[in-house]
Amino acid sequence: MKLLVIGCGQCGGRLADEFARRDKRARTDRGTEIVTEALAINTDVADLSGLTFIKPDHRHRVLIGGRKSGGHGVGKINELGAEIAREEGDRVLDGVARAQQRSDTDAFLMIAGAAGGTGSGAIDEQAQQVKERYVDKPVYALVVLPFRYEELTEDRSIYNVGTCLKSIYLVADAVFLVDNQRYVTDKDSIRNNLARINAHVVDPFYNLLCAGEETDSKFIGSKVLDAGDIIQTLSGWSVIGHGRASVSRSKLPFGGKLDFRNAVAETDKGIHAMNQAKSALSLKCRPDDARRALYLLTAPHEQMSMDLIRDLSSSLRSIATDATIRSGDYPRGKDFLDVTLVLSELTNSTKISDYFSRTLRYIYLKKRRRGEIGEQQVGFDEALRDIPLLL
Ligand SMILES: Nc1nc2c(ncn2[C@@H]2O[C@H](COP(=O)(O)OP(=O)(O)OP(=O)(O)O)[C@@H](O)[C@H]2O)c(=O)[nH]1
Ligand SMILES: [Mg+2]
Repeated sequence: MKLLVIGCGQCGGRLADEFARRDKRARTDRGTEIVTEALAINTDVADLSGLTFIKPDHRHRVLIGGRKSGGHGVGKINELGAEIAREEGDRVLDGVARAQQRSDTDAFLMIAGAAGGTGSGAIDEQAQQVKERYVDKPVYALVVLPFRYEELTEDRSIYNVGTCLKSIYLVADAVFLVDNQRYVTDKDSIRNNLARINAHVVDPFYNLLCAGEETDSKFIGSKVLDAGDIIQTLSGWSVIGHGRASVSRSKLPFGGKLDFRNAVAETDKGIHAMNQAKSALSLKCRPDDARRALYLLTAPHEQMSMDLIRDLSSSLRSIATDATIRSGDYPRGKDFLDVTLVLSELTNSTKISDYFSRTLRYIYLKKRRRGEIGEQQVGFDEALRDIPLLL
């Protein structure tokens, strides 16, 4: 599957840069193209200059809102980010149109951090513009949720997340949720490790996007997972993760394939990788809340067996009880067995509901401080429509 990636704001731009890096790797290592073009838009010159893999010209790194922001960002005011994108989104669409002339994309992927200003506002507006222009192509979003320390210290972050999530959900065909806090390990300092986190966030997409783009029959699975399967799976709130197990080559005749003990070890390793993928999902959620799911098994050709595929399917079926499950195999790699897992059309998420109720509380308290509402109006948590749209 080929994506046209548009990163909005600092977080979005850096993640789009990471997608561009993976595309370079896919082209050199595998001879496949997975990103037709990567663009970054920002109100901050310094952020755009800090990127590495996105081409440096003004059509790929688009500075917007120069007049309103002086080139220094919008300081967390996401309404301003949305307003600027509304006024100057045409420049981004020009870049998209040029890219589309060169190579046709299967879908768009818009990326931003929900808690900031520029990306949080611009992603919604820009996604809407792309959707209106390219009606027959899916527009997906990847939205990054803030670290816990940001939520605790910056009230405005919650409001930005609430308004961004509500708006992007209405516009995009599916929204991948990525919780920054899931990638924090105790010994790491957060700031120094954004690059490591970004690599982890993009990792699971690599095999998923490459699998359907292979042209060499050696690397084409018996059940190819292509853009069509991915598009059929993605809808509404979605999460992604991957897990792996190492497979050492056996010294026995025929690679030990005929030894019954190896058949057991093989499925054990598959289940281990599937469990790891489940626990590494980009946002903690309950798999039985998913209405659609997909997994891809990537492993050396000789490690794939019908038993393994059957066991993986039943393992996923046992937890995603209400989901339509799609799957595929991808004979690639040497020493590892990888499972990529996507859960989509999630009908429930405590994390999302929590953002919405905290956003309503933020709005309520702000109005109270301004004297716009009295003591008696405490019932803020029932009406999602009270959260403003950024569109
Ligand atoms: N995973 C990840 N998160 C990031 C990165 N950079 C920023 N964030 C998160 O994104 C949120 C802030 O959004 P930014 O992208 O910095 O903000 P912006 O869109 O540039 O908006 P302004 O700077 O306010 O104009 C916070 O929750 C950060 O933790 C990054 O490179 N990777
Ligand atoms: Mg910024």
